[in-house]
Formats: sequence, structure tokens, C-alpha cells
Amino acid sequence: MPLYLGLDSSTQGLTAIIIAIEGGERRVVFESSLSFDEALPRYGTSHGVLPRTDPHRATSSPLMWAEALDVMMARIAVSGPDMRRLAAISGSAQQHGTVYLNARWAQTVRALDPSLPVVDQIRSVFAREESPIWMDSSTAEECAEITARVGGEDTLAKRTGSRAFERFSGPQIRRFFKQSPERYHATARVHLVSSYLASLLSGGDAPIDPGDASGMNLMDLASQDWWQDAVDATAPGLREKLPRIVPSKTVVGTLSPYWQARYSLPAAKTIAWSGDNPCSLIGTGLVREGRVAVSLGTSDTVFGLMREPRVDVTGTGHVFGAPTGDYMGLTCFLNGSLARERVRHEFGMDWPAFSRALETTPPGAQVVLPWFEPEITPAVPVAGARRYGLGNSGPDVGVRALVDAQMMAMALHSRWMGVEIDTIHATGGAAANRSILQTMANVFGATVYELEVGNSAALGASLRAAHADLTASDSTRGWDEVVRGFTEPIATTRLEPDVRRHGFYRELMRVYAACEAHALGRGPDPEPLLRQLREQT
Ligand code: XUL
Repeated sequence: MPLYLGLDSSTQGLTAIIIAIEGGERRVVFESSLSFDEALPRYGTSHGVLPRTDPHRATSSPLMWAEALDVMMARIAVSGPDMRRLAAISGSAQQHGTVYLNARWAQTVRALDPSLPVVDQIRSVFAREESPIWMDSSTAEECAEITARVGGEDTLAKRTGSRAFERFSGPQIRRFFKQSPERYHATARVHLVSSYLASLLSGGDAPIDPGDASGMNLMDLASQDWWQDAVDATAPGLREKLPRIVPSKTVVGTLSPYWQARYSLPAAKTIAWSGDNPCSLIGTGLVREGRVAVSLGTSDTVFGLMREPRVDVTGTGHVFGAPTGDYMGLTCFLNGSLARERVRHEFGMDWPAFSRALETTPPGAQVVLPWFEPEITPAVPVAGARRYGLGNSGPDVGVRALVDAQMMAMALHSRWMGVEIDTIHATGGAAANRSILQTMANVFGATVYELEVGNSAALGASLRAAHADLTASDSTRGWDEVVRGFTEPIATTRLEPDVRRHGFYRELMRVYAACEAHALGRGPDPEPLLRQLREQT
């Protein structure tokens, strides 16, 4: 039975998943994770981030990521399955992070000596020792400069899938060029975390896939190639420093002699790596339009596959390339569990009481905009929850109005994806709460399943490896077939929408949109609409 290895280099650690697929038989045969802080304490990271004094800056160590790869491969060699059957390997990495390599890089990565750890051989290849990562928000000025140079926010969003975001690679590269022009000019190659690690594995300078390239503010979505205007607006001479962009399923090489000799591994196909969000799209089984995932974590995220590269004109959503060759839309809401916890504490409730409040309280003409922290979607720079129509109603109504508003915000702000949502795979801590999921089903008018995914990005990477290998010999093998048996949600968690409630939420959604517009200073007082709805009910 052939084996497929998927690696995920996330912010905090490295995960490996090995799957076996043959005919109808398919299973996960190995899974292991390491935390950077614990496994490699000499780098001094906290949750994978190097020590920092400026809260806007966030960097990590590319040397540490390489060393983690060595540690994980050693672990697989010792305790993994019989790796002679390894057919292909791919990976996932935190998006947006950039690695700056000098002229020694290309030759060094080709000639790694298997008798020495990789980390001891690549110390001199970096033009910059630290890599800025997605948590860095120090590039507001560079975002504004790039935006102005390409002709405005709308143009940038339409061409690249996103307006300029501080954490995106382009603004980060520009900042490096402005702050350290000499080191920038000594940079021969700018890799993303994904393409850097793919290079180390294949022993060559690996390309970038469209999924990760679209997190840079540099790729033209339609042609899936670098957009010269954005490249020019970012930094001089950048085009030559960027790798090629190739389709996600491209075989970029074979596992290099370093890994083969050091860990007795075969010359397995090495498939282009991608970002963690595109990989999670596959790892959560979202391989057709109409199915979306809602992750209910500290912040809430909605993402799903799109056949067409539609973009969010309000500038809050992102479009990334999907590993299927399609696109994916992603919208992030900062006040997720953060707000649910806050309200629960405010009312002195435990989780069972919070759920009871949802079960016993029907939706009504009340809206709580949960912007306890500055919100990403819609863009709310100044924190502060806003309440409409609550009057003197008690805690139960407060809880109901909060969760309703969160779900309506997600439904409203994912409309730009132009996807008729019929099925939702709910993940994350709060997905264990059935009352919240029932509200989700009622608001979206969609079937909701709870999806138990631990490492969806690593699983997605292993499935991408399998897909690339299987389609190489038989182009009729589709994504549905590849993910089958790995990504199905738990059937017994299925929740159907209550049709009558969904009808009410469609009304309430109009009122919700009016409250949002009012709170953002863009619309009139929504009280007449609230009153009308109160009279109807
Ligand atoms: C997406 C983003 C994060 C990182 C985390 O735009 O910034 O999801 O990819 O790993």
C-alpha cells in the first residue's frame, strides 16, 4: 500500500501525518507533532515567535524550521511505518512568512551532506536571519505605499485577491528593502515558509504554489503569475528574487539524497507545498462549491472553495488559490470565542447556562455587535460592543442576541463569495456546543455537521501528495475520491435548519445590516426597522 506524508510547519510547531491509500482502503497510519518551544528551546521562541519588544513585530527562525524538519524525519525513521513504501510527500506552512536567502543558498541546498545535521550546513545562507511571520503588523506605511503605487485598494484587491494587509509578504518585503537596503540587495531569493521547506526536502530551489503566492499581494489571480505592477511597487529588482509559481499538484522533484541517505527513505516524489489555509480546505473535505467550513476559535473564520475568483469589494475577505486549481474565499472575524467568553463572564454564566439561554430564548428584534476588540470584519478600528433593541431584557436575551449577531455577520460577510451554502463543516472549540451550531444552521439555512479535525492542514498536505501521485498515473482520479474516508464529518452530529426560524433570520438579517451600518457611521438609526420587526413578532 503506498504511503503519503504530509507535513505542516505552523506558527507553533511541526506536524507529520502519513496516510495509506489503496483502492477502498484508506487510513492514517502515523501522526506526530512537535512544539518549537519545547523541542528546540535554544531558539528561545514563545509559541513559535522569537522574543520581541515591539508588539507590532513578530518574527521566527528559518533555521529552527529546518532543524524541526530533521527532528521530525528522524522520528518518522524510528517510529513510523515501513517508509520504503513512501510514494509522495507534500507540505503546508503558516502563510505570509518570508525567508531571505543569499547567493550561497542554491548551491548549498543542492549539496547537503547526509552525515551532518541540515542546520549546521545552512547557517551561512541567510541574507536575513529572522523571518517576519503572519502575526507581524508593522507595515501599515508600506501597505499604503504599495496601494497608492498600483492605483488604489480596489485595483489591488481585484488583481491579487486582497487589499494590502500588514502581514502579507509584499508589504513585509518592502519594509525589509526600506530598512536594510544592503541586506535586501544581498538577497538572491525570497522564499515563503512553504517553498523554503519544499526546497530543503527536494534539494533544489522549489517554486511557490498559487495558494501561498496569493497571500503576498504580488500574484495576479487570473493568470496565477506574478503581477509586474505589484512587484515593481514593492521593491526594486524583486522579480528576479521570486521563485516561479506552479500549479499546486506539481512534482517539484524527489526527496533529495540528504534525506534518503540520512533516514533510509526512498526517492519519493516531492509535491509543491502550500499555505495552511489552502491545505486545510482539502483536509476538511471542501473540494466542491457549496460546502464551507466555519471554524469557531478565539476568532471565527469562514472559508470555502469558489470556482470563480470573485473578490470582496469591502476589502475584508481574502481570495487564495485552492489546491484543486480553483479558488478559496476566507473571511476572519476577530471577536469569536473571545466575545462569547466575555458575555458569559459578564452574566456570570457557565457553559451549560449559556447553552440553556440559547435553547430557551427565541430570536427577536435585538442585535449585539460584539466588537469587544477592534474587529477585522467589518473593519472596526475602535473597540466597543454596540447594542440595539435590548432595553431592559435580561442575560438570556443578551446571549441569544450575541450568538445571532455573530452568525448573521458570518452569513452576511461571506456573501461576496457568491456561493450557495448548503453544508457547513463546523470546527474549533465552540463547535462542541450544539446550541451554537443549531443557531448556525437556522441563520444560514444550511445543514451543519461537526467536523473533528485535529490537524487539518497536515492531513490536507498528505491528501495533496496522494492526489498528485494518483493523478500522475490516472488523470481521471478526482478530489472527491481522494478525500473520501478521511474528511467526512461525524454523521451523528448532523443538524438541519428550522425552516420557520430561517425565515425570521432572513428578516432579522436586514435589520442586522442596518445596525452595522449605523454603528459604523454609514447609515440612519435602525430603530424604525427594529420596531417594525418587534410589531411583526
Ligand atoms: C491567514 C493567516 C493565518 C496563517 C496562520 O491569512 O494569516 O491563518 O496562515 O498560520
